[in-house]
Amino acid sequence: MTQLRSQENSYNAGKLQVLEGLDAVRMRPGMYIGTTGVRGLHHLLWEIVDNGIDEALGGYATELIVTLHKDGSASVWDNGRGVPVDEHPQYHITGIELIYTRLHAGGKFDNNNYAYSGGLHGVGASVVNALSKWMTVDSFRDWAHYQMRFETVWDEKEKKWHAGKPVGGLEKLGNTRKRGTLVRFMPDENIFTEDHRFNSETVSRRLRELAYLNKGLKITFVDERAKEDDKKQMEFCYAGGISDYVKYLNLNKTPLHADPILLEGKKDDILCTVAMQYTDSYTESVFSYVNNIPTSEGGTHEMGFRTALTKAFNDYARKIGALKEKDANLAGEDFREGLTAVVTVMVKNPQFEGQTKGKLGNSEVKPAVEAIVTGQLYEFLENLKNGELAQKIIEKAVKSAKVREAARKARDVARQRNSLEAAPLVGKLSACTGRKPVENELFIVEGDSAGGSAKQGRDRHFQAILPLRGKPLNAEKKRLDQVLQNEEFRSLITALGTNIDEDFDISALKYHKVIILSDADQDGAHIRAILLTFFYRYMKELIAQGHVYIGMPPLYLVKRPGGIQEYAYDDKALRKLTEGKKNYTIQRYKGLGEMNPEQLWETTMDPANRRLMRVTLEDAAREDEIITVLMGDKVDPRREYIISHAEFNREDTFEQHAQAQMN
Ligand code: 28F
Repeated sequence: MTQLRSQENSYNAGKLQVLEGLDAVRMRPGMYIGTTGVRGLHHLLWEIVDNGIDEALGGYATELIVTLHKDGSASVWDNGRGVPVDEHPQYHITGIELIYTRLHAGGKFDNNNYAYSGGLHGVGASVVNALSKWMTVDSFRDWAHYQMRFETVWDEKEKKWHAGKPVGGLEKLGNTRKRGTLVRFMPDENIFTEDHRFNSETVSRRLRELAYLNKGLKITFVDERAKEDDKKQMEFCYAGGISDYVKYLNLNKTPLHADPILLEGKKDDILCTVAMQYTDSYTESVFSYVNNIPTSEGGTHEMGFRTALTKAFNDYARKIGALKEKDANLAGEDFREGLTAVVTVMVKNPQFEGQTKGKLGNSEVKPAVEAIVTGQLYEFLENLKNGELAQKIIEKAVKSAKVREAARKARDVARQRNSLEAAPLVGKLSACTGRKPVENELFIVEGDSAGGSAKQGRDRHFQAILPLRGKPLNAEKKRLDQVLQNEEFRSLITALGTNIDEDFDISALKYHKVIILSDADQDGAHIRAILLTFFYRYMKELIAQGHVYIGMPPLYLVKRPGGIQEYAYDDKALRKLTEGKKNYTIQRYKGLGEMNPEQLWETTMDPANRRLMRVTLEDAAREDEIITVLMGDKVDPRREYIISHAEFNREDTFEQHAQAQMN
């Protein structure tokens, strides 16, 4: 991103679009940003960030600064061309007004005009304006500094809000040599009633990801709200792009080669970049993106990648005689054992499908990616200086195939045994009496003592308890056959009834709610991460169909005179409970074990009162990434990371709870 394109004409005359005002957005915000919870709140920020990224993708900007301000507003700055301030030839308003006050404003946001823009977030900056209390846009352009301010105002006569109205018109504040755009906005608390504070972790994580995905782009994150001693400023800039990303993912693993293999190409307007590095571990970690948007459910780009990998390596294995004529091809998964890869594509009209819209559907992408990756891999393998590594990869795949065969046999034996004598394996399970899977719930409870309380406190008609003794082993580090030998996982698999992996059968599921109950501490987070990774890898469908939940025990018990006791599930609720009151004591729950059976039932298990969070594939993929990065064989930094990064946003709870209860 070092080469900058020169300024171009502000407007290309294009076809006129029908433009709407912003009031529609406030009537149904969900239609534009999905939810009005924390996710929707962050959507606003991503929308503005995306515009800055687009400016960089176009070759006009090299730098972004994202700031979370003390007053609750957020701002984004880029050093691109600046938003046009002259009158648009067709709409007869300034570029600024067009972008920020008209829904689906054309030009830059018109798909035909702009090569690749992320469909999901592409709802337009005007939506951000509509859902903000106020917004300011500064354009540094043509040697001058322009500013425009928008406000959402209450109309007393008409008794309604007017969204994102320009106040004071376009102002020229002075001359400048700078170039770029600065947008600052204040999310409207009337819309984001649950929570209107940005999450530092969520923002920095995404910005880091964007910096990896956009090679050389410098993104600075500033959190002005952070306490003095906290780190306030972070800078993300990666000269190696996704190659650096793959190295980062493998930080705690042992790579088989120093530099990731980089494959890159363009075909039929589809741009594809892959970085991949083999490690001595046994699991596959493929992370994919379309137009900078993560696709946790995969899709046609991943399919193309896999097919190409299998084909190119099998051909090569035959060429060097590792596979003889009579031998069958090695399976795709054999070439993916121990592989960490990032696959990115840029596509013109991406179609997102699946439960969480995290799956690319465009059929034309598979052959394009397949052709690019096959071609590039052949080239890589033919290069003599890669011979040694190529040999190593083939050897690893051959070994993987052997182990896979052994595991299959072990599984067949296990399966036969299970069907004959299922009972002994689920010895720890306290089953429920009800026989309707749709109504039944399985609580996976951390620790024997909490397990005991849960057993006594539960409603045995529909609630089953599976206590976990100690930590289940880390599914990441082990081969499938080892995972299957672990008693904790085996009881879990048997209890659920679905089997795993290729044999997974959702119709055999015995509990339609699978609820993880762990302590709100480091160990609890660790156990939860391991369980989620296990589900993500071996029972993905279970998560995809929305059967997996996190149980949320209260964090506090507030006691007031007269024997009044109330529970608070997070700090915000605690504040509400104690605000303006005197004479109370607060008990902080550290673990589930501190609650007696009645309390556990009342607060955490009773469907009438409890808080559940439904786990999405995105959540699980994030846990998977955390496990991938931090639970390799090298141990040190991981525990702390889990507690600071894997913390689910408790504010999400209410939304998810409501959703869960509606089913
Ligand atoms: C803080 C986030 O939003 N950056 C932006 C530009 C540049 C142009 C532009 C944006 C709408 C109707 C075209 C400049 N010069 N960062 C940003 N940088 N929007 S948003 O144009 C949008 C107009 O027609 C730009 C020439 N063409 C486009």
